[in-house]
Amino acid sequence: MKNTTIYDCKIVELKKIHNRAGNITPIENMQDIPFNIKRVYYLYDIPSGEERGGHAHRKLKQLLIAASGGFDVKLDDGRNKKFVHLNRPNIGLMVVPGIWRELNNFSSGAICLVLASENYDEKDYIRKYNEFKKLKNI
Ligand code: T46
Repeated sequence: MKNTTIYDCKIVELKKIHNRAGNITPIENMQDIPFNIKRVYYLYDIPSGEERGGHAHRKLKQLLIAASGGFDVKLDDGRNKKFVHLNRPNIGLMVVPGIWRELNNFSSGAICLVLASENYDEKDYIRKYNEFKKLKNI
């Protein structure tokens, strides 16, 4: 996690299978994304103006998807920052370990679907920005 940068966080275009009845996007372990999915969770019913995130992870890799609506993601490696707007259900944002992330500007009804490489473990979180900078040697 020490040496990762925002440039390691990539947009992933997922398959979109379209027919007249609508679209379907399948995501398979190690085929559509480069890690095994151990956990899935989603953020929803987010009140207007609220922010989520505000932390980094030591080991966890995640793919963030706007399953409905849209929101902004700020990525920060301690030196560089990048802003990504997600609003398409077949577009994911890969977030690698060692990246501070903040999510905001959720549209009404937005759903942030997250595919995660690890089970939930509070010890994997870095929730203080000062500690994050220290771990990044900044
Ligand atoms: C991330 C962003 C995008 C659990 O018990 N299990 C879980 O799998 C998760 C994700 C959370 N929790 C508990 C821990 C806290 O008591 O749910 C509560 C809220 O979690 P947190 O403040 O971490 O929520 P967010 O939305 O700020 O962050 C979450 C993820 O934790 C994080 O990994 O990248 O969504």
